[in-house]
Amino acid sequence: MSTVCVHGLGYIGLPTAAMLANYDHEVYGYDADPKVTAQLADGDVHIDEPGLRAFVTQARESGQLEIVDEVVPAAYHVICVPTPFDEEQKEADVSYIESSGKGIVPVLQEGDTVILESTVPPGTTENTLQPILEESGLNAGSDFALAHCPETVLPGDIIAELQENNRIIGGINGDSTQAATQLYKSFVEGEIRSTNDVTTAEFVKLIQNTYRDTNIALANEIAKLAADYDINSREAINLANEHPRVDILRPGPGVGGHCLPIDPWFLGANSNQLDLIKTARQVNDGMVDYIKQRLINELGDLRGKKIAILGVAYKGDVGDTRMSPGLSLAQSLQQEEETAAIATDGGCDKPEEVAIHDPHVDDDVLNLLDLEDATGSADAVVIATDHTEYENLPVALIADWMSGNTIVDTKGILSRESWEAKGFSVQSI
Ligand code: SAJ
Repeated sequence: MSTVCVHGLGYIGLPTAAMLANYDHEVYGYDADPKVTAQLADGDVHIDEPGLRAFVTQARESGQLEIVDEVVPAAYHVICVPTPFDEEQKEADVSYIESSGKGIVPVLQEGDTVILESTVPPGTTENTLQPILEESGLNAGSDFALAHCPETVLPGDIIAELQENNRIIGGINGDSTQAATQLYKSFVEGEIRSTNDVTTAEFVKLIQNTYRDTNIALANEIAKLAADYDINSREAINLANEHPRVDILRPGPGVGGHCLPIDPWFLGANSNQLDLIKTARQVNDGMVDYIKQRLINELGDLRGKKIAILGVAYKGDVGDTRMSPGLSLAQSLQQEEETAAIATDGGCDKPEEVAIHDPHVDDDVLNLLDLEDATGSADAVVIATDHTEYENLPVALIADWMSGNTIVDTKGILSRESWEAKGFSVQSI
């Protein structure tokens, strides 16, 4: 068993630290944000993820996971910090990786291994992290090992996936790959595949998420085509997927979260070859406008109307609203005033009220309402997230509460017959 210092205690770092501790490593969890370490040191868990609270508590109570206020010496340093995305420039901000590297320099010793898990533009480990770590006077590859092992877990199922998923490890040389593999072998039940080219490992992670984003863009375009031909896109996709070599994903209100809408852009950091990938991004981002148009087709002018949006988490059964399509739709509807200011006819598509509901999101800034208040007097309801709760909504009550009868199901989770039986006009994506 080894000593491990995990840098960054967010969605990936915290469960990873707890996992390593539950596998008997001596783990030190460090986060640059003192609020995070204080909360964790108090026994509180700041991330909404099924099973995480109990998992972290188990690690803390066993004495194998200690939350620390400063970086400590350790045989392994695992960096799990965010790489924020500049939406204007379409660029990754790698400053948290730079500061993690600088934090490791004073404690780095011969024989240690540094592993970067954060998703990064190709070349970041070698061109950004390595020179910083070498300010210690030690050489990467000979004095200490350096590798990239991209995280691959799906929010909502992180603990199981940390253990079960296959992992890719790319070291800057064979020794680095081996040293990193030793650590992951202690808890990963999936296959560990390796490459001695660290940039390949970075690239592979990005193309996995890009594959998914591009596939969803195809599904979204199919959904728009299907609507024009008056056919059910999901039935068509399910039938198409019966072919052994076809696997089209599901359409929806767009793609959210901190991975799929961002990682494809990282591929463009040092290349201008993003054609299909860029178009796919535009198709997915364009779904918000498409849904707005579907609302306008149903309700006519949105002026004076109330629209309720159910689900502002970026996907079902999680509480994370990062880059959420539901939230973008709400914001876009609320911002129509700006369009009105430049409209020659003075027209305005801004609804009177945009109400939002989400049983998984805990947010003081968003004005989240309960189901009755959100749907009460609404002219239309948009299901924007496939939370389990939304599969069994109280149809009769909602019919009473609403003043209109339009329901837009962007996730294909409603039973069309039951809603139509109560007089609803169901618009499916
Ligand atoms: N979505 C669709 N249609 C689908 C599937 C998803 O519209 O058929 C939407 C979701 O509603 C959501 C978005 O795509 O808005 C992203 O959801 P997701 O479940 O596809 O992925 P993430 O962002 O939660 O996690 C992804 C995963 N990557 C892959 O599956 C290749 C996960 O394994 C990665 O660890 C994670 O990105 C990451 O951190 O990179």
